[in-house]
Amino acid sequence: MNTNLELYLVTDEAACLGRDFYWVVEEAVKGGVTMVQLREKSLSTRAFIERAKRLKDLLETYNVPLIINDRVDVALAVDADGVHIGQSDMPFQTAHRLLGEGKIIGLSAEKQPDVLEAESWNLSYLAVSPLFATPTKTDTEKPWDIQGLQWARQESRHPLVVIGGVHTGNVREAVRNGANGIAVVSAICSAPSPREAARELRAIVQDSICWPETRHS
Ligand code: TZP
Ligand code: MG
Repeated sequence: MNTNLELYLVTDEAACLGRDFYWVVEEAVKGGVTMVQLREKSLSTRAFIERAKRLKDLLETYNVPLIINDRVDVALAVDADGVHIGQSDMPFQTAHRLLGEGKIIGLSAEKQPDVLEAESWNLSYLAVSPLFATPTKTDTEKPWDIQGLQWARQESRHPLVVIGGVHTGNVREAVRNGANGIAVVSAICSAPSPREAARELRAIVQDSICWPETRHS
């Protein structure tokens, strides 16, 4: 399965500023998004499944994986490519047993013990969350900041994705300090052109991965 973490779009309909949700996602994918997480906090189960199905059909044509936030039942219902779980969601082992082999499972790490505990699990990625404070999600633990990211990079064997307050101005720093990819909501969903925003973010990620620090200094 394609698990390119470079540019991970986390959806939020409110952040799309009234524009069509599917249009925003498709534009973002055309611009270079490599994974999409459907994150719905207030939809009914039925509406969540309907949205997930439609998104899956859309993303399949671009060979971009669909990840479901929190809800393993919804992921199973639509045969999504994986789930993203947080510290208060279904435990990793249970999600893994229900989903079976071959599915993507990502986990949010909010504190240092979360990173250490995750070492024994077969995660697809660990999300360092939130990297920076963000108005998009305010009920968070203290931001990791760059020093916390460096610590997580040293301690974790998993690919790391950073989420929270990530935008074109700080992507390079995040990647250079250990992020394998970036996850964003507003930097794409609220951009005047989600396609252009995605293109720009992906280019910075790729440039920062490809070129070691010394080449830019
Ligand atoms: N989890 C931690 S921060 C966050 C989530 C879903 C929101 C990130 O939004 P933005 O707009 O990219 O800062
Ligand atoms: Mg969650």
